[in-house]
Amino acid sequence: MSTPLENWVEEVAGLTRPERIVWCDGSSSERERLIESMLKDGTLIQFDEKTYPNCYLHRSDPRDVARTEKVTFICTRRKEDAGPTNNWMAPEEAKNRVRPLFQGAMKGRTMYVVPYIMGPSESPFSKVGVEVTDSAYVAVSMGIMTRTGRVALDRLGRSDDFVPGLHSLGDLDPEHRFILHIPEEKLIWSVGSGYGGNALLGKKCFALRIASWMAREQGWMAEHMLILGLEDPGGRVTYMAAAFPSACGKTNLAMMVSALEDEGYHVWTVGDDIAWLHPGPDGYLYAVNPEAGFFGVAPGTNEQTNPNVMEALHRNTIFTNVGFTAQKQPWWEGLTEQPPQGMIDWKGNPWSPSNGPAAHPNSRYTVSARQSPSISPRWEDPAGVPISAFIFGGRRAKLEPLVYEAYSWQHGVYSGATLASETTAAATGAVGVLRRDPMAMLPFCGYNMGHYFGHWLEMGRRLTHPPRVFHVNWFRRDADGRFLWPGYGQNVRVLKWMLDRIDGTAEARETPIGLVPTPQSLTLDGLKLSNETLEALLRVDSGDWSTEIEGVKDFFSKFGNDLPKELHHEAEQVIRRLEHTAVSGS
Ligand code: GTP
Ligand code: SPV
Ligand code: MN
Repeated sequence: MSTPLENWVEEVAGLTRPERIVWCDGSSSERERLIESMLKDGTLIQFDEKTYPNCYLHRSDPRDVARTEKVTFICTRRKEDAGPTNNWMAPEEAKNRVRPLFQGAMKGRTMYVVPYIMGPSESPFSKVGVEVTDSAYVAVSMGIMTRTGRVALDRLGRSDDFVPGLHSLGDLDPEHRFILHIPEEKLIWSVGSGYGGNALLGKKCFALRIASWMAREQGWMAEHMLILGLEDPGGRVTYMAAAFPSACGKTNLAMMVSALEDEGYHVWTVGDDIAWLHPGPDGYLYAVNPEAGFFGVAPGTNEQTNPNVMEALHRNTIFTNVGFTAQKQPWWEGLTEQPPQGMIDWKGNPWSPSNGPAAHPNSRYTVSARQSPSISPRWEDPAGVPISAFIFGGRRAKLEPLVYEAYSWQHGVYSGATLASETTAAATGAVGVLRRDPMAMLPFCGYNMGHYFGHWLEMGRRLTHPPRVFHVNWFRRDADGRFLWPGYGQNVRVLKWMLDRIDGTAEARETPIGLVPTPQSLTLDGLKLSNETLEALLRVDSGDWSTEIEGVKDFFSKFGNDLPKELHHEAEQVIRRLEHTAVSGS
């Protein structure tokens, strides 16, 4: 008798009509064959074999360079279950609308069946997905980003407990693009895009949208968070997880080379984008990284900002939409100060400064996590790592101080729910526009976000040791538009303050929005930061915050009765503290 997986594969083959079906086993010989075929048909271009062994360039369709949130849908039977922040279609309506785009879509092409595990192979928290795709680039990328092939089939056995994901490039016309999630069936359909989060279905589609739905049902959390371990001079490692919106610094924080290395503070990487978190028997929250690789933003990455990733990128890496130098090496804005001569840009044209950036602003590298020198010895720990702090942050040119600590778990949930950030190139649409992005999950929450906030509050009640909650902003600017804070490896100074708060040794000042470091409580030796800059970084302006609260209330009103009353209460507390400050003048 055939297995549920075989039945599903047969069904989708009947719909898409591929010429041949290849079951991917995840072996290196298979990877080599796929790469060979992509080099032949131009899907990949090889970089210099000496300096970048086994590294390739992929140029995606110029209309297909980022996640497209407008055509991403949560398809629940009841519209209320998708909530006010998601695009919604009813499951049957969605399938009827999108099925024609899959009909015969793989004629004359190969259909790859990619079984994969999200999470460490031996972890009870891990889950199996299977992606069927007509893109060899997707199949190979999945092999870097997840644990694919035999290991996943062995885990699945004859069970039907897997998340099926059907993917076809279709005609790549954005008008014919849909990314559908049917959480009640744990089903994903994606057509019309070969790009990252649209097409590597294990990542945002499964590990966040579908998984967040499962997590609420099952009492855990699926979050858009990096996971890092901060080692102190005594060798003790404290784990923290941070949610920043897309292209706001997760990978860089997770992989940083600490500026306090000489003082004995070292940062270990557990994950750079997604965390699955489960309450442990000791009342702590334990995190695993469901992924096995990094799909990271290339621009801005260099030897100074992220030496760990630079080291990782020199072998076995796929680069998407970067420049190609005359020396057959990858290049992107910010890699070197001067762009090299004779470069081909991300669209395949000879580059000159007048025709835009050489690399697309959302160009990416795909590399195995184990290649990073910073990878934590516990990154595949089946039990996960205990999380002592949650950190929220976004890009805010003004308003948000460098760091503050929430007064309580409930206040922390409020600070996450009100997270806002200036938009980036990681999704199509305008860049630099302020938008609310609660917990950095706005594009990734697979259900009603009001209920999601409720789930956060509920999780806190279940934990005897909930993580302390912090909020950071690396992106505050001066009057001339320059960043006030040096960022990158210097961010460890802020992590150290958090650690000292957890240990009860760092001072903080009470402000209307939370606990802000006193200037002396930050370790700033060796950093040339003027008193004025430090003051500007830590400033909490009551007037600006009163305006901000209006925006928060407006945002909250979207959710009607689905917004937990605790969050209204927290907003009122902030207002009360702001009024008190205005009266006392402190
Ligand atoms: P996604 O993969 O889209 O989820 O992004 P991410 O959150 O992992 O962001 P990433 O670390 O890739 O950083 C995005 C951009 O912000 C890159 O161009 C970085 O160079 C830049 N960046 C990261 N950290 C800092 C920082 O501390 N300060 C400044 N100024 N820029 C930063
Ligand atoms: C993000 O946009 O948050 C990413 C890139 O990490 S993607 O995989 O395209 O979602
Ligand atoms: Mn991301």
